[in-house]
Amino acid sequence: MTERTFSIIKPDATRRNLTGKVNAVIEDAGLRIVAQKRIRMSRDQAEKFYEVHKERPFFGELVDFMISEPVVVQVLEGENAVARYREVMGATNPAQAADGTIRKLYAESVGENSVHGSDSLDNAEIEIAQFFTDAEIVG
Ligand code: DAT
Ligand code: MG
Repeated sequence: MTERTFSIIKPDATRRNLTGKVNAVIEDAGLRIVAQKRIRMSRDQAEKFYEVHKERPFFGELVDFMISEPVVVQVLEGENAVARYREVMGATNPAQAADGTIRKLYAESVGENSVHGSDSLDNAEIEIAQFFTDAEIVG
């Protein structure tokens, strides 16, 4: 089934000028970038986005990191896009990520792991709506 998922190229990757390299992995995997913009996330946006993790010990650090530098938010479209992008990203901890995945190639640590991808179709819809209007998504 054709799906849309939400992606963020995180500050550790934008800082190192890796946006194009990450996008190449995404596109080579058959996912189409149907919306994309570079933004600076506000603290409110980051706290809301990661609300599910707010009781975790790393929450403060995670929010500080996400607002530390610009990020690139994206909508990706393709066959089984949610699961496919999770595969392409690799494991949360780059030390455990498979060869060829974005996190294996580029991530620096579990906290600064280069990309976000939605973990379910329902969350993809919620996350996309937090950053994009329908008119900004061009399939
Ligand atoms: P994912 O980003 O693979 O969906 P997640 O939803 O469990 O992983 O966590 C969200 C982000 O929180 C993750 O990308 C980086 C940060 N994080 C997760 N576990 C962490 C940990 N043990 N220490 C520091 N940061 C962590
Ligand atoms: Mg997650």
